[in-house]
Amino acid sequence: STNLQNVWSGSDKQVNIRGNSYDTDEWTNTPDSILSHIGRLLYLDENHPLAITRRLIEGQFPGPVYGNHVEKYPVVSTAQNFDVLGFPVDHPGRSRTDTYYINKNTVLRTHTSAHQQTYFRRLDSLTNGQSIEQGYTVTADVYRRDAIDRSHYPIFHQMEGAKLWRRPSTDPLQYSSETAATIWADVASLPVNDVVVEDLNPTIHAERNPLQARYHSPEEVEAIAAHLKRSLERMVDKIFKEARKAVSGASDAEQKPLKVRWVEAYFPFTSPSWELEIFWQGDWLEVLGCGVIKQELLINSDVPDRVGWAFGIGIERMAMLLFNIPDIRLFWSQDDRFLSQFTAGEITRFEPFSKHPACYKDVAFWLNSSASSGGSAAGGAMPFHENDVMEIVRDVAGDLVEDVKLVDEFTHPNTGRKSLCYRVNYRSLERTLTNKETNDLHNRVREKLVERAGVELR
Ligand code: FA5
Ligand code: MG
Repeated sequence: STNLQNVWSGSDKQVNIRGNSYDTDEWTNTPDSILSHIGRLLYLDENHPLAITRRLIEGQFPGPVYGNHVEKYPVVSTAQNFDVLGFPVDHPGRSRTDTYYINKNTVLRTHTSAHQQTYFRRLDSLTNGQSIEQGYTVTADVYRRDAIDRSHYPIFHQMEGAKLWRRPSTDPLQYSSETAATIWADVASLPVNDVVVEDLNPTIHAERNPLQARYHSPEEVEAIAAHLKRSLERMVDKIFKEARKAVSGASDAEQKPLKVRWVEAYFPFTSPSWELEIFWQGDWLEVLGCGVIKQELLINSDVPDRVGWAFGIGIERMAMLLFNIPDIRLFWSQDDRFLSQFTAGEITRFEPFSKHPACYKDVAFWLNSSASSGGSAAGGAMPFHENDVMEIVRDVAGDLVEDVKLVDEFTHPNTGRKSLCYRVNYRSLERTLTNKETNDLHNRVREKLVERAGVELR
């Protein structure tokens, strides 16, 4: 269903998003196929698996300690999405190949962390007022130019969570043992869980995962990390126990315990940082990133006297595991055979409706020397990027594509020109595509590759 409220037709000078008008410029790269998804608010539709999953996670971060919020409007400034969070100017996440720009200073948020500062500020006014919130969750749709396959979609959903403790003073180290003792008391009050956790690295590692030595003591960071890890382990443990009960009807005691592991990570706005992976059907799957909030960010957000942790979890990743949903495109399905399988508050096993045939088509092309190297950051000739192929395929075929893979790559020995071959798998989730349909789609993909990516077909 096209959302006619959100339009940009490439040559227009304005983008309209839910009644707001933005000037376009040489940075604008958000196609109508993305704009048309804005406003679906799947995570608010209580019988949708994304909403059910949101509720389950929120249930593990309840009031009055945590406020549970949503952010419906996805347009933020580059300052909110990147600068405030300490992303360096040359961070790859900022490039137009990875991020949907509305214009030079405006993007579709790439993560819920874009709202951290707003919520840190809000938290302060609440804690000084009548509320006793010390943390929050915030759920929203997020947007990234990315690969096409069964676990990646250009729009997905995240929930951000944070918990802060007030320090007796803003003096970085003087009161740290007092703060640490308070936090350890909170750790001790967390109910125990029986997750099998692999956590091989030390909490702090001088090079790989450093302490913010100017602001935090090791004992404080150990306490914050313990609270963060126990809270998140408990959250996945609780939710997966529910899921297992739903599947087999067996009691907790009869179930194999959940296996999770912590791996070191890097984010510009936390240190130390980790990712949580869950062992599921023979593989480790990353579900969230987290860490100790950078103190500069808290200082810049007018809460210099707090320390704490934050996390960001992928809701589709959790929902795919919980409901056994095999393809991320299904979340956007309006087919009743999908939607009718879910009910608010229940975890059920998704029964796939018949799988329709795949149709593989290859496209091979030469990169032009101008398309394969050089080019300015914005405007002018852009260097070739794989995400441009993905975008063109998505634009032409939308949800009729299951995945796109690079299957061949070589450089001509005499001319030095590079050739690439991509294999597009056309497959509808809802019906069998006709030959004519897939041929037409593929021809349009070929044309647009020439027009927009400046390649030469082979
Ligand atoms: C972030 O986005 C950080 N903002 C998370 C964070 C928050 C760290 C607060 C520290 C403090 P990352 O890019 O790894 O991190 O994404 C977080 C999660 O979103 C991933 O673990 C994954 O579950 C999910 N995710 C990421 N990319 C995709 C995608 N293309 N499709 C579906 N889910 C995705
Ligand atoms: Mg990650």
